[in-house]
Amino acid sequence: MTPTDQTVREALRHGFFITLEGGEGAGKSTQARILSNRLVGLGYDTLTTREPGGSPGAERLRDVLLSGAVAPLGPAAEAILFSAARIDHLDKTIRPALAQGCVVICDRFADSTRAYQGALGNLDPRLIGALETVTVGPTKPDLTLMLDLPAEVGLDRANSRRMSGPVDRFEAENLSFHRGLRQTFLEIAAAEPHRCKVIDAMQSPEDVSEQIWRVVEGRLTSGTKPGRIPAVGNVISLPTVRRGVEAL
Ligand code: T5A
Repeated sequence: MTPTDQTVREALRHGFFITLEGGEGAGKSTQARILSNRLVGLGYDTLTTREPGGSPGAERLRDVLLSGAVAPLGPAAEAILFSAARIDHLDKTIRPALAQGCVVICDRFADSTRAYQGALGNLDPRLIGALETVTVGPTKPDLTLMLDLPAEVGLDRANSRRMSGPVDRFEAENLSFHRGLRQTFLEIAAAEPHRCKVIDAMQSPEDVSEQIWRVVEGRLTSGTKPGRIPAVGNVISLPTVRRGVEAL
């Protein structure tokens, strides 16, 4: 499979939007990097980005959110701020890259708001649904890779990577919160089986990346990608998007 194949070219006319989701330390950043390198090696225009963040404005909101400064205002305030960051990220980074036919790989996206603020914050699903409608609109992921592993294992991995550094706002939540996250991500995947694919994240990074590649390759070559309706007001030139460039 290469971008010169007719089916793949057609599928990438509106870009291809991949999100990685899962609990803390599931290996999302590691796999985003491996996948990006693989696609770039095959000649795909690829943009790797993350949430919260991914654009200068959203990165500023990331610092505020992960510092815990918004936590006392409650999960609704956090959900609204994550959504504000997402609007900027979509407008400045994701939609322009998709419009150029890029494969966009995003480390976390709207499913994280559904899980962390919605399900675990006990927010009214109508609020989360409404926020998602106005922020994401038609720019839904074509494929979501749910990296699944027991919460304890993910937290151990996150702890060893951080070493003695401080835990952030969400890592500091208790184990039952993190177990609830895992359950919620699995429920989201079960409810949207066409978009979501559960990946066994307990395996070695190499084996996880092979699972992911089988799925991505299958989707890119199937030519069954639903056409995306371009969002109004997002015709932004993006001179910085080129092969393999990171958003940050
Ligand atoms: N959040 C985010 C919300 O509450 N609502 C939202 O809407 C959004 C978008 C972001 C936080 O914001 C919250 C969720 C998060 O708490 P973050 O710093 O971006 O915080 O962190 P996370 O997204 O949680 O990601 P992590 O940094 O915790 O972990 P990753 O990216 O899943 O894991 P990774 O790749 O960094 O790996 C962690 C360690 O494990 C090793 C790696 O080398 C690394 O040391 N590792 C493995 N070890 C063994 N086997 C494997 N297969 C491994 N894969 C990686």
